[in-house]
Amino acid sequence: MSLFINTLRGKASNETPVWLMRQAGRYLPEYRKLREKSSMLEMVQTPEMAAEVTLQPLRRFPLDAAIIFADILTPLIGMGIDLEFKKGEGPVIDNPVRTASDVRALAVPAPEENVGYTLDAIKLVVKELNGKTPLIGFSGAPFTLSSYLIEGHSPGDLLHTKGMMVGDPPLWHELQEKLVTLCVEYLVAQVEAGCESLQIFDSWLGYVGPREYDKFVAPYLMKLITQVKARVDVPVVFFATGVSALFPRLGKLPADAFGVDWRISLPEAHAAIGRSVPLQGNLDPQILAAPWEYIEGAARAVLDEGREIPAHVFNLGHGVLQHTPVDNVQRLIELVKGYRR
Ligand code: 1CP
Repeated sequence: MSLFINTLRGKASNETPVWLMRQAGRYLPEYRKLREKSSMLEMVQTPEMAAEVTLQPLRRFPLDAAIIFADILTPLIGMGIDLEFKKGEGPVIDNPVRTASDVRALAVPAPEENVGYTLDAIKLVVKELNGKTPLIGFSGAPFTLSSYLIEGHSPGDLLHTKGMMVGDPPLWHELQEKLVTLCVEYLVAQVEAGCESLQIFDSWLGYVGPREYDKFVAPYLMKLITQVKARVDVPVVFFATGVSALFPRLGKLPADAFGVDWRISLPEAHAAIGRSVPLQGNLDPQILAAPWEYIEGAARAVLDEGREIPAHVFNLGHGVLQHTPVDNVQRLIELVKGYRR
């Protein structure tokens, strides 16, 4: 069993495994080169290209895990929405989901027909990695996926989303049920294609207060993770940002580990979660674009805090930013690989 999987299983050794969210992407010149000729969607939907992009950071850095190149939004295309990644704007959905008939019209296709390209990319990557490095599969969480579906773009505010959530709970329920099914099947299919670990991204959950979390979010997260864990035996990591105050509630989810952003220290997050669980994180990605002298101290502080919790996977507190110097990423990973707990 690899260092990464063992650590997520709570079997910490004196080494801290490391991978970075968005480790593939625009900060890498070899990614930008491919991206000159193809759109983000073309890259995700062509298995050879998605596999190549997944492997790019692993050729440069001694990472302990790969993450399949896809997006949390690509599985939504098969539900019947028009998704585009627009330059400078990010994802745009031309037909947002606002009414009962919009929700009812959403299909829940099987992963093989919906995202066969990602499953094929996973098989190519797993073959290439040849048992040396585990591959992470992922999905968005129902709340965050809803926020894109309902707002139709990057959810700056969540007025339409919360409008449906609290204004029409039966319709919200219907949408959440469809998304839970879509996500469970997608996550299970990724494991069947060869992924050894799963991560669930709930990037916008930090905008939800405890009352609405309990009523409109928690039941579906519980169902999603419970169903996935009943069907596949791989560690499931739950990641959200801005949720320091929700950790006591999130700790009740049956996730095997939690991703932590930079707004809280690892020991504080662990105490708030309230049970013995591995944590992943949590260097501020904006700090990784700062002078190395500062990064080094900050990264060592994260590693030292990682010794105070039962098991620690080093990561950033969110994805690598586009203007991050590649050299900083290189030195960071070397620093983590040389560290002993
Ligand atoms: O070249 C480009 O223009 C593409 C930029 C890009 C990339 C590299 C997007 C558009 N998606 C991705 C890949 C991606 N997205 C991965 C691949 C694996 C890796 O980490 O290397 C993953 C796991 C995601 C997940 C994702 N997509 C999330 C969850 C994590 C997070 O960042 O919070 C979210 C919210 C998205 C939506 C999305 N896709 C792309 C952008 C720019 C965004 C965010 C837009 C926004 O702020 O709303």
